Amino acid sequence: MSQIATKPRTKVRLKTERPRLHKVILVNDDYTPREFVVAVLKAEFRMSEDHAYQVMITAHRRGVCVVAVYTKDVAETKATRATEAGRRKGYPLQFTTEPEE
Ligand code: TYC
Repeated sequence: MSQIATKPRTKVRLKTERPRLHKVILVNDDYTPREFVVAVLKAEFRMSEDHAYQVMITAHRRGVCVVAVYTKDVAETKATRATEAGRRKGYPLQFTTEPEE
């Protein structure tokens, strides 16, 4: 029986990639009142009044604004809940998600 020990010369590095984070994006529309957008941002994303106002006004001026980044599940759940809060009041308010680069 051969007793030659063979030792691998290359080390296998187990690479664990971090899960990609997903952005929640606030989309502007012409109908949802500004104060309502601010209230939803505060309630669903735990933002201060000032931060919520800045995010709302950025979406208002530029069309969209990144609200926050989360793991995929959390981003999708928050975007859905925030969009539904608008729908319950009859507003077309929209929150979408997309993976971060
Ligand atoms: N554009 C809306 C208005 O003038 C306010 C608004 C801001 C709505 C941001 C949606 O994502 C939004 N009443």
